[in-house]
Amino acid sequence: MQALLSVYNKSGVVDFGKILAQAGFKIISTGGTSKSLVDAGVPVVQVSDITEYPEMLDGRVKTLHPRVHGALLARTDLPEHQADLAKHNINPIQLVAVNLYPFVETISKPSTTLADALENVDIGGHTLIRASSKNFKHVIIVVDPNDYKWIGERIQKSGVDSITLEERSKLALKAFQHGAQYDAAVSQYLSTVSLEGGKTLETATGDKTVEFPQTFVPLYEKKNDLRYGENPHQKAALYSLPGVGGIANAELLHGPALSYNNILDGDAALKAVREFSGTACCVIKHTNPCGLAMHENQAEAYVRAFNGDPKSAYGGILGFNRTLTLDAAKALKSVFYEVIIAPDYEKEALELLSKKEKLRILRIPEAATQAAFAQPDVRTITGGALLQQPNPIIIGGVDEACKNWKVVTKVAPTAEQMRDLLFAWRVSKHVKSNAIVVAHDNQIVAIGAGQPNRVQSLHICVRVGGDKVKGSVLASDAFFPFADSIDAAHEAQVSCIVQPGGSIRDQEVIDAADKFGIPMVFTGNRNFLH
Ligand code: 93A
Repeated sequence: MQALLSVYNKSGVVDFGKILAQAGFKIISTGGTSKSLVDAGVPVVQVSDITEYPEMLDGRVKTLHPRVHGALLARTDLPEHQADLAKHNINPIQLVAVNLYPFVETISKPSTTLADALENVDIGGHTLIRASSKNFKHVIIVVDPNDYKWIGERIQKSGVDSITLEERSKLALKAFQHGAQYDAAVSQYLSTVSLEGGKTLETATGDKTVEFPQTFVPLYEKKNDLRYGENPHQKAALYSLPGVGGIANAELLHGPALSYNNILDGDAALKAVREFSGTACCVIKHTNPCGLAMHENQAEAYVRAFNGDPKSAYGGILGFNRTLTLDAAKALKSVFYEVIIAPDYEKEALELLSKKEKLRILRIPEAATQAAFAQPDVRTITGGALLQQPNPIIIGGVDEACKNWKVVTKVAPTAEQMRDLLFAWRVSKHVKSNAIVVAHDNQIVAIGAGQPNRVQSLHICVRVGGDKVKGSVLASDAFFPFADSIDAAHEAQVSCIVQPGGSIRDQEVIDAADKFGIPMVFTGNRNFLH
């Protein structure tokens, strides 16, 4: 009996090798793996002794040889195969343990060059996996070190033949998945690098030359099962892209396990506060910000976000874009929130909030999350998926961010109004369309979200915001198709308006704004969010 062990991740391999050796296996192994085994006193035969060929090309060719692959692909039930083995002096191999070079870990490091990445594309290990998996009736293939224990125990107790066909096929499936995931990582990586410099293209920069891969194989690794999905009768699980940060890789510092909806809302919170370079806080309900404010004092930012819609804030998800201070923690303590996300927490703030048993406290470090935001947006649809570049964050203050905006009315907004318009416009990117945002002094006054027509969203703002709408600014995520929204804005005494423009009735809309003396600007671009 022969076993071939060639693993990059050496954890558990020595104990497994010992058991196999005791059970009478001759162990064949490659350079690093054999060193670990030999150091622990496990008798090993080098692959090069079997192949009678040295490892070559810096290890690029180790196990790629007919003596190895003949031993893996031969069927024990076919006399012709057995005759071939005998003719070429090959002994069959009954068990293979392989795991591949760390490609994902390598490309996750920002300093990785194309050459480093290619060096970590495993060929021989992959081939071992494919050959053994194809022949799973005759070869046990182990790619997951977590499987060493039960397989070792079974072999010790009842011999190698006691591993059933069903178990072998499950191991083969796992092995093919390991390989498929690996190839997906390689192909996705290659689709985002320029071959000259090996420099990664930023998909988040708005660069229109970005090419989407010919096939898109999601690379997500399962993190954990969730209690249930969007509703209690739906099963669900969380998957993440390893090493890119984001909500999927957030660190739960305190509180019960996250629910499916917590994660979805936490994601909306993370995206919303990231839009602002100043100290910001948002309150998310059902993926929409019902409150969002920017203020140099974080506790004040919280209070202003809360005041955006105190009734809806209850049970919401709180997002911060700065380390959470003790003052802010004190300010929010008395309200029930499900989740709080922040890049970090002051020690005392964390201690204070950890007294709230049901509050989930998540840390999402800013730096770790950059890579997540460079990923394309992926949405599944029945029978497929949609990929797009993420809507890039709007950079800079009024001078920079609004340089392409056009005042279309006779009256222009004041400098203060422009600042508020920019704030409202930024918020509107994070509100489900049709989105209307009414804001004042870097603070949401009211939002109208997700309505099938724009004027309806506006009516909601007026109803929710009440008197506070008077004198506030208004942003619309897409153009007004009719002048009716301007009539409604005038009635509610909105002070000025920002919208993309681009409707065939723009002139009617501009005329209405001029009639009421409401300053209006066109941004020239749209911010749908569905
Ligand atoms: O460079 S390779 O693609 N060429 C090979 O022939 C080969 N055979 C096994 N890499 C190869 N392996 C890989 O080496 C295995 O997948 C495993 O990850 C690693 C184990 O090497 P070592 O035992 O020297 O640490």
